[in-house]
Amino acid sequence: MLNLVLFGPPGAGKGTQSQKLIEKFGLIHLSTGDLLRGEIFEGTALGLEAKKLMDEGTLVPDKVVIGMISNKLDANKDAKGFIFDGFPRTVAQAEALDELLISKSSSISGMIALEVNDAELENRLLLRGKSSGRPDDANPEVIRKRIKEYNNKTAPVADFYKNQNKYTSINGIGEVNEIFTSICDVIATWLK
Ligand code: B4P
Repeated sequence: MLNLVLFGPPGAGKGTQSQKLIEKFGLIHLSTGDLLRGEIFEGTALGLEAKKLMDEGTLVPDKVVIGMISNKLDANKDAKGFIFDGFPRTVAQAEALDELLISKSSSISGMIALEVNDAELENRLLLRGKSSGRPDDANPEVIRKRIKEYNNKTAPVADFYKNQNKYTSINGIGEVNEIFTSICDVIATWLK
């Protein structure tokens, strides 16, 4: 089973690369950002709780996102593998994911981290904000808050996978297809 954690700060290109990876490898895409936006769209209690936090650039509580991922793993028992996009975002989420996968006799194949500097992230998100309608992309202050949350709470997740020898970082700046090729090269080493 191929289980990839696609990692990087907000706007690094995780969603963009995930779309290409699901086509090539036939994996199930689990984006906690997309799942949360789905809950908001449907107006669920969970969505209402998440919206306030997301709009201000704060992470949603671990318990909420871990529960969503657990449900999705259960609903896709026959999957060839998963791309985890935007999850895990805290060390507690990473530990929970390991436990969920162990209970299914599976494990993470590796993490690929997309490296992009803060100025480029801010530009990309502001640009997307012009057309996406996402409140968290429209405001430079909220974007900076998201990057700060990433540095404080999410960056340590990289160490979690480094300690397991499952971490690779690649340059996330450049043509989307070039970055995709770099990701595929890393995955090829796992499949050998
Ligand atoms: P997410 O939806 O995960 O949002 P993201 O980090 O902004 O997206 P991504 O990195 O995928 O960017 P993309 O490819 O789209 O999270 C939103 C919020 O949800 C969080 O702030 C948090 O509140 C909450 N949340 C989600 N998961 C959570 C969790 N596990 N725990 C707690 N809270 C959670 O790229 C961005 C832009 O760049 C696009 O416009 C794209 O076209 C462009 N782009 C991509 N690649 C490019 C390239 N190579 N060159 C130029 N532009 C590029």
